[in-house]
Amino acid sequence: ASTLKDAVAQVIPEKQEQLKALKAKHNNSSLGEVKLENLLGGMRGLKCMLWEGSVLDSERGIAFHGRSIPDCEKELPTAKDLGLKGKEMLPESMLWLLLTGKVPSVDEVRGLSAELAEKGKLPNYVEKIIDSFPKTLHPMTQFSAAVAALNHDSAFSAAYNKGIKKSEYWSPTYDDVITLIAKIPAIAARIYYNVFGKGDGKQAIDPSNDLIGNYANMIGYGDHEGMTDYLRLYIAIHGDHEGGNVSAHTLHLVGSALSDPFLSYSAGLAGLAGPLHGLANQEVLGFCLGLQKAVGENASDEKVKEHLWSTLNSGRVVPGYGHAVLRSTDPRFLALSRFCDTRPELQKDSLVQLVQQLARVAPGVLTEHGKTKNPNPNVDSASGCVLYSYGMTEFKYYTVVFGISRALALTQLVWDRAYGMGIERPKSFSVDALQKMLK
Ligand code: NMX
Ligand code: MLT
Repeated sequence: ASTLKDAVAQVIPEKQEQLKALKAKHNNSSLGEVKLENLLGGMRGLKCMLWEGSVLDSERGIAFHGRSIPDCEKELPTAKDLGLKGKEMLPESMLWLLLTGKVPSVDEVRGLSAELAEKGKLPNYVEKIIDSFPKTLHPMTQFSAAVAALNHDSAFSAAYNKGIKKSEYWSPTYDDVITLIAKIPAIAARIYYNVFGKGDGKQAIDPSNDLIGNYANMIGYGDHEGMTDYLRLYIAIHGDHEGGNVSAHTLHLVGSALSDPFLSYSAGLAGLAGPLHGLANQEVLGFCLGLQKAVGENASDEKVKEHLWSTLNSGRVVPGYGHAVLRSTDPRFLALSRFCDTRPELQKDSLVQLVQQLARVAPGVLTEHGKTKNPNPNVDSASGCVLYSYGMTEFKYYTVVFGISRALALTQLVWDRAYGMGIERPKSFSVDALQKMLK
């Protein structure tokens, strides 16, 4: 077994050569034209980002180095493989796959979990910063601010200030990414404790436990096998969703200025905190509870449809439905649904049943409404409801859980540095300038 850093160092030269050859041959080749509709429509469809870990197909959904979620569920080392309670794949396994394109061995994942546990404690000054936040400050704001403060000890910034060579940038970037991923559970758990009084507020990190096993312990779910395993699955599959989504794109953009991984990820979290992006999982919960309040539990399909129409007619979106790229049901939604199907306690939960009922009923209503290009459920339509059913009822916290996962997208920052990618700086135009260009 090797360490993850060794494995990354091994694949970098080969990939650098591949990119060099591509550049030499095709630097002037076109990847498509830019239309006004791309410029005005949130750059939808523009092929203008390099992203190693995953590709999103509009029909098949996400693939991580060519592997679908079911492939990953079969191939990636699980909690059980490490001798832990639970059977879901571990986010550490996904981290390894994203960075190297290879499936790790059980021992390699065990070593990575141990390394993360060893680096998991927070410096005292960060604890103090978190403890000084008012309880009323949204947990995502706290999260973003706390991770930014970790840049106090950034290995990349220190190396850069000492004049490290460009070809070596990837190495301290990698170190920061691992440090950051290791410390995220303690940050998220401390916010949970301070705002909601749950968990014990301590950072008792067990070196023989996995990253999420330790996180579950810190937030008071250490003995809840269902919740711990759900969090592993959730965090493994929400991590990377190619480059163009708001949070991943933001962290890549900020990182292109050679800001360190802590600042880059902090900025990505600020984007994740928007209701059209990660905050949708909080919104879905509010929507489902509102629906239950309005029409009662176990309401008929007709009643649910009426509620959906009243939401749409009042000009609001149905949270958890639609997607900027996907044109079919999100395979992450399907993976979380499969998880629910294997758990009798979730099958009889009225909220989980409502999520399933909405997935049957809402696509028809949204299709008839005729606006969204994708009337099917995205991952957010299910993710928060399972947390709620397992007793995590503080839905203002849900996007933090998504945020823990999105740290896996930081793997691209290592590749950005290994490839020597330049500062991002697209060209912009005023309406007058466009008018002149297009007349
Ligand atoms: N409910 C009602 N209307 C919708 C919905 C929806 N769920 N989804 C899209 N539309 C509307 C959209 O507002 C737009 O209307 P208008 O022309 O008046 O501006 C129209 O349909 C066309 O939008 P699309 O091209 O289908 O979607 P777009 O790429 O612009 O946006 C989302 C994608 C995800 C922002 C959008 O589908 C949405 O707002 N969904 C609800 C919020 C949500 O679930 N977000 C989570 C996304 C996933 N994530 O994990 O981050
Ligand atoms: C994500 O996981 O980032 C969302 O599905 C949004 C996206 O991919 O645009």
